[in-house]
Amino acid sequence: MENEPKNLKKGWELIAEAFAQKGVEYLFTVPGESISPIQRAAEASGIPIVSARHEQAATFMAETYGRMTGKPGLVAVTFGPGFTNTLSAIQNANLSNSPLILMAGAHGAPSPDRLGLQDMKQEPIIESIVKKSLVCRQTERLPDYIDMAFRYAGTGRPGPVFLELPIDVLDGAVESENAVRLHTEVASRPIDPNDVVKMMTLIKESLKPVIMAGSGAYFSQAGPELAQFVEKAGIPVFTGKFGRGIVPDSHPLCFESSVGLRPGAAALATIDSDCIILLGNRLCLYNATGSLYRPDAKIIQVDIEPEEIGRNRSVDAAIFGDVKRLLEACTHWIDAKGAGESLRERFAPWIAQLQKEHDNNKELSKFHYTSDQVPIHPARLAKEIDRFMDRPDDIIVYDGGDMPTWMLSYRTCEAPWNEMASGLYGCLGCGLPYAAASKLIRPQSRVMLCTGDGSIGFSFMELETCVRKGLPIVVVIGNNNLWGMTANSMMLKFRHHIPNTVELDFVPYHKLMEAIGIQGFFVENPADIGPALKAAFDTGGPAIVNVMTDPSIMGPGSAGLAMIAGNEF
Ligand SMILES: Cc1ncc(C[n+]2csc(CCOP(=O)(O)OP(=O)(O)O)c2C)c(N)n1
Repeated sequence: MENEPKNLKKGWELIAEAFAQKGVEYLFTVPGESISPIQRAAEASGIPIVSARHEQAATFMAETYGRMTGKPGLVAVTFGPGFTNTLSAIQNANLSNSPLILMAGAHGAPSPDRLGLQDMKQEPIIESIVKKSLVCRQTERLPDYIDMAFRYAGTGRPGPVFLELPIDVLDGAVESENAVRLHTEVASRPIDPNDVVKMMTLIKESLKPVIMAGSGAYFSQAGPELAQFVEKAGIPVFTGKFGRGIVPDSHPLCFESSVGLRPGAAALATIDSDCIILLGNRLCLYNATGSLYRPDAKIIQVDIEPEEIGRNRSVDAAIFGDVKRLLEACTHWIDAKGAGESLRERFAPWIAQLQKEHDNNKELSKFHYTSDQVPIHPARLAKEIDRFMDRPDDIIVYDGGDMPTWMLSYRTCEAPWNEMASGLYGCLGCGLPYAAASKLIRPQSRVMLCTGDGSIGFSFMELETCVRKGLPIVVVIGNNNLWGMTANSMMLKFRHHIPNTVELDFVPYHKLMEAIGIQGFFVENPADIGPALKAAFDTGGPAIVNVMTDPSIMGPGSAGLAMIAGNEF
């Protein structure tokens, strides 16, 4: 017949085309009737589907992909309970600026508000915790909305995007030529030369400048330019959040993590620097919102999102732009002015002061990390793990309360992703999915999860995902039979643990997964930690190392939170 459509495309075919165009590498998901066309699209375009045991875990996996690659991770969940199960992980990505796209099914136009299965209005619930919330209401616009979701998630300051795809839209079919196919890549913004002069003038006038490089520096891939700049100018650098490791800790001008309450060089820099240079690094909990900086310290803040500049403290140089390009321009400025030598001389006493503080602190903490006590001192466990995970591409994921903060204190980072943690949202349960996805994305790396015994319970079944997908991660549980950080906060507030809240029974975690082939190791003596870690990796499969740690020792995280937030924790 004359008017018969020639080239009908189903919703899933349009999605498959869009996925291919965007170079989607994985689809993280949990099965659900409303989203099978999205899974069909992945199947058709040869994209591996990673099906987790809980939608929160699938979302954390997509977040890991976003963090590690800088490209949005994709997660598809069914409507209703599948959708609500993602919310903690979505807010986690939101506070961490991790690029990801959550695609959820929804009832088609004829069925809402009829008491159908799992009916709910999803958008109002998620709107406040995503960078952008989108609903596609026409099959022909599926590629258009996917393009939009990628643009919102991946450009500027990255973040999570919600894309609702109703069943009738997914199941629809349209003439191919009517499909709205868009694909745009946005280039980064050039640096204003006036900003370079402003920044270099403040630096030149200072005596004790420090660079605090954060996730923005990581996402702009500024590591080499940052190392070159600090070498030229002789400025000390600290790294934080996703920026950890972009300049290696072993670099003579790098003084490890920028967390302001960390004893040693970080604490000295925080309270004594007269010029703080924040490169893609927000003023937040980790630097006590800037409240510990000297009142007269000059603040230079560089960010790809102008609204972020000036949060919590007024700044002296607000620079809107890409960190990598700015650093290139600043290095060029130093060369052009021949200013390198005089800057390095000017800042040399400051570097020496930081180095002394750094060395003193290492010496002081020896007392803890060399301890032979039983139950094991958590600092000893952290140090043994750091020693063992010594390859530049080793990844350690943290989960829990105090256990991660012990690791943060002792972990040395020589490259990005030598450590990964939840971030500002502090969402327990992220660990196993982060570790599983890290192994998937970086199969050549050794991947370890280091977790508290409370937190391991949230996502324990993801070990089955690891077995099914062939992801040989090693899980180290710092087992103190306690929700440690919360127990500490109770002790600080009430001088006792409220019964039936923070105590956990002894659980032989190392034996729990034997039935699905996961070997376990039990460690009570510090000398056995190293050999157990080796044996666990040598199994060639996922393995668990259950390490008994001392419940009476308060971690640096509990102490730090109490100092910053007082009674709020
Ligand atoms: C999903 C979630 N629930 C509760 C908390 C509150 N919380 C923060 S730390 C912590 C204790 C963690 O205990 P554990 O995993 O055993 O680690 P530890 O502090 O003992 O190292 C709790 C319950 C949270 N951050 N996230």
